[in-house]
Amino acid sequence: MAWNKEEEFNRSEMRDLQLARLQKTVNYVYEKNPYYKKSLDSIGVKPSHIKSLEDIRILPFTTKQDIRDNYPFSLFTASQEDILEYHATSGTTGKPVVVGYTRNDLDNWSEVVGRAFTGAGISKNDVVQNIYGYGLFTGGLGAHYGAIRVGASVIPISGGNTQKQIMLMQDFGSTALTSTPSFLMHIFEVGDQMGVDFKKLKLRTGVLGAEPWSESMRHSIQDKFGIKACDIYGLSEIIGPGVSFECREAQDGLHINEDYFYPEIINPDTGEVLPEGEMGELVFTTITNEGQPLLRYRTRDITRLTRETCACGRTLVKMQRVCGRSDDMLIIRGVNVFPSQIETIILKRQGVSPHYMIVVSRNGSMDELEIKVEVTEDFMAKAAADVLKGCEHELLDDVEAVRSKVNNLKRDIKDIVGVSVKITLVPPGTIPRSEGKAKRIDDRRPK
Ligand code: DLL
Repeated sequence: MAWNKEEEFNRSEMRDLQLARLQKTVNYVYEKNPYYKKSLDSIGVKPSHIKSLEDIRILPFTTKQDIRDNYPFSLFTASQEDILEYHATSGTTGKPVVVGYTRNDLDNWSEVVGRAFTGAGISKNDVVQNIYGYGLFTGGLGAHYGAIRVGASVIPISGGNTQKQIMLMQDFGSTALTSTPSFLMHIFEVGDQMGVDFKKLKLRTGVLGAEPWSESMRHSIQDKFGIKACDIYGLSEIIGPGVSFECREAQDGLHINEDYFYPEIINPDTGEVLPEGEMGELVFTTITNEGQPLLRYRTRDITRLTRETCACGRTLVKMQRVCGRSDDMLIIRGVNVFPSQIETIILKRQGVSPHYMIVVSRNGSMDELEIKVEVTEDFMAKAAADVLKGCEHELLDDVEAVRSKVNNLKRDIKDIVGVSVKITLVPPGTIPRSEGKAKRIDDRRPK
């Protein structure tokens, strides 16, 4: 059962609602926000020009840089006394990107995350261990509001505290985990070393996101924890988590809450809108936000939209899992490379762990790619035992096993991604772990 009736609207009901909300939003920002008034006036666009949903294309794009240039509050459309909560993303350079929420925004946020949790099968019967970080990051509070909205019990443990996470999972009987997939894998490793069998706990659902992850990572997490793991997507600028979500029934693409966030896919180089089904950059127009509504915000996330009927009965358009960001995308000797493609290949291999780091460097004018991958504890243990035994031919077998692992990985990456890479196997636990989003790229090229 969907949380809201709008999730099952037919096409024309949805389009009518979207158009009414779009018109209201364009009017609102034009009247109330000097930045948008100036930007629309400069291209001769008036709110009354928006007569159909397709007319959205006459509106200008908004970028992260526009929000930064208006730091901290000039893009806010509501006045300070109506803002109840602030959030911000840390960004890699300069000032953070700030967002503000009115009471209605917070209510809508609870509602869209409530939809996501319902979609993943979470209800008032669940105990949600919320591992997303609380604070300026939207993950913690967003998931918290959603859990409360559906009436679940929430454990606001936040990120980090790996041992305590495991203790509470056991003692409080958590049934659902909300976390970044990479940190959940770390929790598994620590628990596994302590002899914890996660499958014996009451866990049944994971709502995981905030970073790209692959289908192989999903299988691995589901298998290790004995849960169903659903993807949740969002970005602070638009609302935080809850922009889109996967349902438990299909686990195949994320339903976009399109009655709140109107999606388009564009060619990132030309800005041209692409036909439905084509891969490109995701753009959102917020059509209910009051604090800081955004017109045609360029997310930089790469995906495509599909509109087939879903096993869950929801009619909301789906986006395929995000395969990378147009600005994180590595261009190696002319080939576009997404870390998630490499992750998928690594996870298919026995004997290596899902922890990896992509190191990009430049040799003369040539970009070079090295992938550091951890071997598993089991693999190391066997090699160590063979060393202790001093058994020469078994040691030679180990060396041969390493060589063939490296060669197979190299060959698969070359075949699937299209670039030659250097593979370095490193001991377990040597790639830095993150308590939030994993850092997978170490770009050492001169800027
Ligand atoms: O990561 C909001 C969030 C919190 C989403 C908790 C899901 C769960 P930001 O910190 O602003 O917001 O980062 C947004 O993270 O543009 C994507 O590049 C990436 N991202 C978020 N969710 C996913 C996902 C939160 N499920 C940026 N898959 C976005 C892939 C994701 N990438």
